[in-house]
Amino acid sequence: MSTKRTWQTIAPRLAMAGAGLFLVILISACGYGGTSSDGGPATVSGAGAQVTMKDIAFHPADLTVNRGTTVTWTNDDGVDHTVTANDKTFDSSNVSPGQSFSFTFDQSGAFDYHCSIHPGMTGRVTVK
Ligand SMILES: [Cu+2]
Repeated sequence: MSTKRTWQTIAPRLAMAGAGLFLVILISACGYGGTSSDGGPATVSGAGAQVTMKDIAFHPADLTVNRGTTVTWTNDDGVDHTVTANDKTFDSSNVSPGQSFSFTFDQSGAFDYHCSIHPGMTGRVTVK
């Protein structure tokens, strides 16, 4: 009798705890995914490629994408950088820490670029 009564009391509580935990996971997952950077353009997941600017370097410095891909460079460094194509196909001008710059590659080819502030900071995007 007493055992049965105990389970009748505990089971609903367990179910509620489980549902609550599931909700917390859902909410935190949504919050994490929905967090946008401060002021920069939104990043489209799946259809784009990401390059991070950190420690006065592009990561990855050598990137290959399919034609039509939007590449977003994000400044994760403490100083300004630029994303400047050697042939001036694109030029971000100054990108401050925390901000980003995007460019859509509609033509095939190899695009070498650099940071106009740090001459040794170079990268390449190869478009297939
Ligand atoms: Cu730079």
